[in-house]
Amino acid sequence: MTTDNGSWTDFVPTITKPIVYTYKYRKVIQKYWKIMQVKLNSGRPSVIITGRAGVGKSVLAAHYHGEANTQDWNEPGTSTDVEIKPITIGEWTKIVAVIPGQNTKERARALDEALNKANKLDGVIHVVDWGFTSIRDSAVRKEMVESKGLDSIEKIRAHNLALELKDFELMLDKLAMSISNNRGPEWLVIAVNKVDLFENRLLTAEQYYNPSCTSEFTDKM
Ligand SMILES: Nc1nc2c(ncn2[C@@H]2O[C@H](COP(=O)(O)OP(=O)(O)O)[C@@H](O)[C@H]2O)c(=O)[nH]1
Ligand SMILES: [Mg+2]
Repeated sequence: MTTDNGSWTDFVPTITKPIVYTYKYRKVIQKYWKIMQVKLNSGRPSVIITGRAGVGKSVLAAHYHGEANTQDWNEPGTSTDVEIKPITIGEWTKIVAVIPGQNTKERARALDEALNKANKLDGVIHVVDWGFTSIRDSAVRKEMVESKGLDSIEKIRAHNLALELKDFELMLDKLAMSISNNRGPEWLVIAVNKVDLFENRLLTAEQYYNPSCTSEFTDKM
């Protein structure tokens, strides 16, 4: 309800104005409330980001958290700890935990906590990169060339894709268990990352990951 000379709030008695403002700014308030909860360490993640080490989970989360746009942002190192961030995409704000990709105790514990112990999960964002996983460690890179004969990009990609598939299978097992215990998640998103590296083959990548197509990956789903 508006008039020609002012907004509806101008006609509301002063005492009710904070309520009107609370309603008007409810999205903003929700966002800062979530940020405060994370700061106080009481915010429980309702979404987790999973996927192998090096697929780009931290960069993705930082982007949606808004960190990557600030000047003092550095590219994250390979993480072994769980990163917890409030993430806003459009009007959607959730507390998201990035589960480290390495097969470590921290990873097993974080997954178990999220899937079997903490409050019911809303969703899982599983990040994949169609084999374009970057290998940071030069010793590992050297070892791959010398003992596994992975001396071309295509061979490394095929190797990465096989590992990604195996990792996805393990993840699906854990999700199935959690769902059978009535704990969720309610949805699973496959986030195909690094598309800048295969822009000219996007349709082929989509055939591999899109649940309506047939591939080794979608078979598992
Ligand atoms: N080309 C390209 N590289 C990316 C993209 N996202 C992440 N990376 C790179 O992939 C590497 C691993 O990213 P990171 O977020 O640390 O992976 P995490 O181990 O899954 O958390 C880093 O060197 C990133 O710069 C992307 O969309 N395109
Ligand atoms: Mg990371």
